[in-house]
Amino acid sequence: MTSTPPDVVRCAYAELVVTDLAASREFYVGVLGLVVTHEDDEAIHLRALEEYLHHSLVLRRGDVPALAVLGYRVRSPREVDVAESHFRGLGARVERRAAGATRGIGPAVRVEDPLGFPVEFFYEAEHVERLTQRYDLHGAGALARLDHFNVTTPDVPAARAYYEGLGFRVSEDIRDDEGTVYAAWMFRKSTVHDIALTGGDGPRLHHIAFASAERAQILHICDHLGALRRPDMIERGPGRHGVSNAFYLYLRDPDGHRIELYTHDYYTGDPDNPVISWNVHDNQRRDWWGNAVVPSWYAEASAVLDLDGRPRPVVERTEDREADVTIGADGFSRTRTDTEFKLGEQV
Ligand code: 4SX
Ligand code: CA
Ligand code: FE2
Repeated sequence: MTSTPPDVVRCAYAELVVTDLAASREFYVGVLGLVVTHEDDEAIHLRALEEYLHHSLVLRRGDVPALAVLGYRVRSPREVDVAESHFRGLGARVERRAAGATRGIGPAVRVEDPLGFPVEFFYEAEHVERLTQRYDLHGAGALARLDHFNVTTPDVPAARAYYEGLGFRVSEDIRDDEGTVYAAWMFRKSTVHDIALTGGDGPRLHHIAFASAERAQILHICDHLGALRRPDMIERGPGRHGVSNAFYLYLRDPDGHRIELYTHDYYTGDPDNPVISWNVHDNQRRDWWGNAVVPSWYAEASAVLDLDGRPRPVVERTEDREADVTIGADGFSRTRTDTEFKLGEQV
């Protein structure tokens, strides 16, 4: 039996467990320039410069680095109740959260979703100052807003079906000629994604991404990390994605949580937005310039917690792994053959 899913507006916030709040603050505030809405000895609530809800990222102090929750905003207070009955219908573990149970967030429903992730649905949230035109506060690496979550999950078609049941649509995916699906990008807001599904051992968090207005801000953050003698915090990029067309950079925070900086994807809001399927052997799918994806990007991801705060066991992916398909001895995926493309002439 199918029930009505809640009307999800967009991905809205993530809560990460970090082991050293001061070190994390240095990274998220000092380097990324996120704005502190509230902080105490237990947690730091952060937002990017265009955001007017209380936070888009919570860093909570704990012993083991992990994802504590992924938050989606729904369209009205009533939709929180719709989420509750939808997930009860799916047989998921469901908990009501009183207003303020998370600082700045109104009444909410938290679930352990069928993929094993802790997910929250809320509408009401405290409004704070939107700093869009407070250019006096913008650094050269200014970040505008949360863009998406990316989760690692063993069975991408199953995860896609679950998210389609929540009203998400696919914008792009990566597959092979035998029908194996390696990744999919899905959205509610009118961009390429709110959530990406990366095939791998899971449930794990692959990354969360913040959008900037321009590429220059992302490049500045590279320069900033160089000046701090911390280029080891840069994992992949800067580059241009094939999938999504976004300009990107992946960083690793002091606990190893992966943060993407992202700009220039495209509008997907029309009802007939075409789905783009990439072949896993297309060397431009993940980097438009053909640069190699580092093995750590495929292999490593953050643990996720259940609603009691315990790490979830990880289930192995049994299908082909993209890293094995595309990473050769030199770390590069297969390049084009001359029969596919000739310079100056697309066939
Ligand atoms: O690596 S991909 O080009 O497939 C890619 C990864 C595209 C968009 C993303 O947000 C991402 O994390
Ligand atoms: Ca295959
Ligand atoms: Fe991403």
